[in-house]
Amino acid sequence: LYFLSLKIYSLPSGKLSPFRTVSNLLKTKRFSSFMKTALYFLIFSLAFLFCGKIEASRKISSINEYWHFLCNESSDAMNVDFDDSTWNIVTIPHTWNSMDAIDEISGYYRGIGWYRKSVFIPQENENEEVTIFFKGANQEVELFINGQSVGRHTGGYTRFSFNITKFLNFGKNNLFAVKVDNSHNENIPPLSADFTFFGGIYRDILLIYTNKQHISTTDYASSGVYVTTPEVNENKAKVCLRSLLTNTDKYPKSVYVEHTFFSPEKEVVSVVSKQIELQGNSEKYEDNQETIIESPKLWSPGSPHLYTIFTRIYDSDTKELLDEVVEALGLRWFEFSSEKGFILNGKPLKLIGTNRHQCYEKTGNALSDEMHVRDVMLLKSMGGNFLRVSHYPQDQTVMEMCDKLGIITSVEIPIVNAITESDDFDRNSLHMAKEMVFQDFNRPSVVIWAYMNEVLLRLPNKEDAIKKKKYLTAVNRLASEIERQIRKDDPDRYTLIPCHGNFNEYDNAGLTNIPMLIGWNLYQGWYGDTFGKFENFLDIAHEKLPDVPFIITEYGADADPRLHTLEPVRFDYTAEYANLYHEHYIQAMKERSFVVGANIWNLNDFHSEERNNAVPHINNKGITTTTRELKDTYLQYKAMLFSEPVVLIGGSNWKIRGGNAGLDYTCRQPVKVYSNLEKIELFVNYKSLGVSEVKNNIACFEVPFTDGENVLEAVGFSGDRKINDLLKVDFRMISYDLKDTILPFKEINVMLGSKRYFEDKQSGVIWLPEKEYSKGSWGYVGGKSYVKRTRHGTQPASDLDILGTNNDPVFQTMRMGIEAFKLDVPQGQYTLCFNWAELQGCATDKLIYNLGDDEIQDEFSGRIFDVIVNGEKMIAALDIASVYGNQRAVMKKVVVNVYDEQGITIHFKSIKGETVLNAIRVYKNY
Ligand code: GCB
Ligand code: CA
Repeated sequence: LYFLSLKIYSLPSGKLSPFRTVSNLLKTKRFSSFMKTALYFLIFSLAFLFCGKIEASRKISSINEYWHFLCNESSDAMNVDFDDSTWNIVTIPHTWNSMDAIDEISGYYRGIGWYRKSVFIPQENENEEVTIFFKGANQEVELFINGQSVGRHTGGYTRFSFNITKFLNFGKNNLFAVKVDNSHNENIPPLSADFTFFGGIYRDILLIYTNKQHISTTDYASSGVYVTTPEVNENKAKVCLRSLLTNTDKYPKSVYVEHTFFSPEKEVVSVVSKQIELQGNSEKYEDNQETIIESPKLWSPGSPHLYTIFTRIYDSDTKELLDEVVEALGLRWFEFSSEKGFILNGKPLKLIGTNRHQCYEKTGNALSDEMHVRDVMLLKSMGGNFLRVSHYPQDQTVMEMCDKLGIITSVEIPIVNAITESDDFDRNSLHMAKEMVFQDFNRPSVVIWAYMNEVLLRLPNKEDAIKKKKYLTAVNRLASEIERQIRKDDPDRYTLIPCHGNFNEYDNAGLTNIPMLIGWNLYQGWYGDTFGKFENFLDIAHEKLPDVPFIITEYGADADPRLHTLEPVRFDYTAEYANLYHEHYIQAMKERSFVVGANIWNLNDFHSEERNNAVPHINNKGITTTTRELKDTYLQYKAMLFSEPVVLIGGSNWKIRGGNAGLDYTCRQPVKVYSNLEKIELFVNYKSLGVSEVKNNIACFEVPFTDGENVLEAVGFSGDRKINDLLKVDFRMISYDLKDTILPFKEINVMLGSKRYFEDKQSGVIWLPEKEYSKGSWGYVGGKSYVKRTRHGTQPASDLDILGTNNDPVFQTMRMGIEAFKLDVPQGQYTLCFNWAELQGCATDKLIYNLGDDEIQDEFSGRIFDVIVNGEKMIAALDIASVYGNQRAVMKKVVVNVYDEQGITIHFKSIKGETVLNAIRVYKNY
């Protein structure tokens, strides 16, 4: 009712619309708010009574459903009479790579896909204009309607639109056919990147019906209204509006362009309007108007007040509402300085948040609006105030949420790793920058436009000095062109280039002088070096470029949500190592005021098909998982950033633990509690473990876990308000003495050569690190752990994709030269499950993102061995690699009856090369 009545009452009548008269009246101080409310109510009720039908001036609706889809090229699929009855039916958002990007076959389909749909266009819209809007399709699109080509678009991450009126048959079905191509194209960024280029129409498709006179729908698929706020302070805000108007009629028309400003409380605070003579066939007539908003309610992360602007055009003669566009407006001013950092509305604000990739488990990039919303909410409820929308512009929903929730953003075009030295590449890049800037032009959340992520990571001509120089010159020239264009199109925002941690390379190439801000993507203590090298880099970079404000645009460490350890080391993919990494980085950044902002890499674990890792095809640097479960790192940041009291027990997604019992039948393991309170008391199974001080948002405890369910409760006080968190842990205890009758042996799962714990969430079992055999207990005899050697040192596990299993980490470590594995179990029947995968001698591709941390192969000429269980040869002459190939999970079960004091002794006898065992599971049948 409210909005309907607004439409009526803002109809212009002569020079003053009744609405403007009222709104002017309302602005006078004499009106109490009660009176205002009463008056509004009266007007709106009257409006509703007197007015019968209200014509919507612009109709927007999605056409996402029921597309016929073919994952292949077809030379005549654009034709109306083409038979697509055998094609699949899909719903947009859609990608054709959700499964082949995570399967065991390397690569994913990069080619052409066709979408076809019959769309009925009503006769009653005959005199209207119809625009089709694609919010995103990767990466080249050609649209056909009724067999005719409508247009093409290049680039997988920005929106695009076509006026399709002249291709339509009104009152009939119209055949829409969309050809989408995600093939590699050297002229379209990104050329390569550490994320999967999911193909398909993965964001909404909309149809927009307008009158012939309308606000332009085809200016870089923007809203057609551009808002700037050249002056904002506590007293007033000057707002300028540039609207583009279209008249597709051949006759001129006199129209009114009116902008009505609503306060965050939905009161009208300003109305400006102008009469315009719109020529016939004018495509983008530019109208400029401005207004002043007194005592503006400022937009900030703490209070993201949003005004709304209704831009309407009316027929001057008939007073008919011709078109209407609604935009949000946030009033704020900001500044970056290398000394003071980021200043918002006059106050310094340290920017801390994340990057975000737009994918989800088994869904690829084809996310629903609600899934996008959830992600931004996750960042907000962590206390984050900063999002690097990387490495490409994202769905409108994401940006809308940033405006609404108060998240400062940096948006970038997807030039990643490298450029192609071609005019087409330049042109496509510049066009993407235009689309990015104009599509998110009005968003208060956006303060930075960025481009060229780590563009010097993949120098094509490293060895050839002349070619290298030519390449670097081309990069510099393109960067300068993009910079110039963005600054011209949007002089009010900052620009940024995110660089990798090779200061000199970027500095020598002149790239550090081009943008207004520099971003550094830093991984010291992950891809190489130690944590301390992080602050070294920061200090040197600051010393060399004291006047350039900089942001840590990326930092992070991989953590497979299933892996844990009590002895964290680099590249073990455990939560515990990632926790240490972030603890260190947080302190170093806090201590340096010249670090203006930081974006964790990444909000979520994301797809990167070329990667191996503990979880193949996934980059695990997220602080949440691919299904958005919270990792410890998320809790850590929440404790640091969130404004309300926080008490969160670490390891919240480590639900099944295990370990060896001490003499008191407990197993002590560390647990961290993340909090912003001073002290935390931890209760374990309802008994207090004592109080611990919170240092740097962490309280540490050694928890004596007992067998079975353990209930942990952490308690803190904020004043006299009790804040707590509960965690239930299922602990699988192994007695030291396997013949124990108090804690009888049931099963054990051991990863050889490993210091990691692996929680197999699919089957609910916990795998333990190895230990050496001692009498009465269990463990290995002889041999040594496999280590992966790289240029930057060693890694504790392989990261090969182990074929035939989802439990890759179980197979990614091994004990080489093992003589025996023994368990002094009591008599009974047991099943032994041997797990092998050959990790040595595997040819691997060098992965650019490893920054040189790729495996250096040891000499290896194969292995053959027997497996003898309690004197019986159970597996003869096992030759894993020749029979099953490398890096494939080989699982063999053996049943053994154990008599008297015999226990289980498994001997490994070499026939050739070193014996080996990756993992073993032993359980008691009877
Ligand atoms: C980077 C890249 C990003 C990668 C990340 C990583 O520097 O900008 O795309 O995903 O490192 O995890 O290696
Ligand atoms: Ca694949």
